[in-house]
Amino acid sequence: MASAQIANITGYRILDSRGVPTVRVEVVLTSGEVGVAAVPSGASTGARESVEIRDHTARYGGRDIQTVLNNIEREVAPGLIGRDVRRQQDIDRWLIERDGTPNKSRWGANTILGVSLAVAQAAAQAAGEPLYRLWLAGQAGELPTPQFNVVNGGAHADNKLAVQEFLLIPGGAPTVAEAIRMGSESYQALKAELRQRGFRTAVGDEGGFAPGISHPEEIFELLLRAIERAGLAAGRDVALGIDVAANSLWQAGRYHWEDGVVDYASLIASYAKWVRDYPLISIEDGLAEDDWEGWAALTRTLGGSCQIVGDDIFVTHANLVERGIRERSANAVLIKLNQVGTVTETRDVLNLAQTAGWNTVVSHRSGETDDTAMVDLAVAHRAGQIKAGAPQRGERTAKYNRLLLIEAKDPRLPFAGWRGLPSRPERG
Ligand code: 2PG
Ligand code: MG
Repeated sequence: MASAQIANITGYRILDSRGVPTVRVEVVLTSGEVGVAAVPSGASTGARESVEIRDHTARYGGRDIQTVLNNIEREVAPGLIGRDVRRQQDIDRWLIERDGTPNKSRWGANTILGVSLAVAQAAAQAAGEPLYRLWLAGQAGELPTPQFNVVNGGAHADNKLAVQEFLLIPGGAPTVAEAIRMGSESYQALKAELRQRGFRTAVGDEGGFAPGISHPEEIFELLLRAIERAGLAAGRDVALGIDVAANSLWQAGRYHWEDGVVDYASLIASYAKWVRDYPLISIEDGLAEDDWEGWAALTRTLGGSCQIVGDDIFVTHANLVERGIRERSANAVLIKLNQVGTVTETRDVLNLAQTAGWNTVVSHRSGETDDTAMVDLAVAHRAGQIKAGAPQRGERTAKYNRLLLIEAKDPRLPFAGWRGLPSRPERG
């Protein structure tokens, strides 16, 4: 095997999919091989996420990342040169300890994740293997079922839709390639349907359409129509999911919902109705991150028939997921590498959730790059599901294209399909 020793680490400024600076990190080995990673950025962030460092100068509207580049050049690189990239856990522990804060606020989770992930990529290069196979370490992987975000509202679009994401889940496909085809064809059918009804087909940050519609029921009906128009069966081939991102509805302990101010019971009642009326099998962030009591009620009410996914409430942190398992707050967790900040911590949270019998959904951020390591993570950990936006826009299709390639080159990998998901009767 080639030498796996770090010769140098450099950070570079690049732009993310919203045109905001982010960091690309290159870890160069003494053998000449290079591991590359780029860091995404969220808009609807959880309060307990690890901290993303920005410059707060006049450049790029206060969102430049010169501090991140300086941190890498002056502090991280000198400390890690000479280390063996195959020792990911030791390197991640060093990063966490040297940062020294509970929320990675000294170096920034963007600094730390860029380095951690580029180290992983360098280790894969040194081993001459794709990243997922390095992480598999001989175990069996699985291709995840995609959740395609096809309608955007909330913080990701300029319409009046309170729900941030409407998702198509093609679990009825036999392979990932067929799932991607179903997602793409339904998306194109939705575009034709919107156009025909006189709605605009402009898209939000993740490539989903952002029509001027404010009632979720209208969107559900449109999605069913689009699935049908694509020649597919809603429920049997493609089910529905939502990410409410309910933090954005939460104010002083209550929710702003449909022209009123309500408590969690009203939201749960709306969701229960949707689960009855539509093939809705997954609800992410149906309630706010501080509403632990509401989350337990939501899971008691709908957890038997629906996947209840925690994103902002858990922010990929082991202590919060542990509390959620104890209090039965959810039955699934969204996994975002940059919410916690290192590869090792992210993999630990995946293992923790899966050991408790929870579902796991590896996710992109609304501000993305062409980095595809999240796909390898999902395959290696048999996450079961992945959420990477609409089947369009380069930074989103990069993830789906990575899935297509992994399947084509490694056809023995099974596809998750409906595994772990509640089954829905066909509508009709
Ligand atoms: C979410 C994500 C990704 P953001 O809420 O799940 O879709 O959005 O990256 O803005 O937090
Ligand atoms: Mg979310």
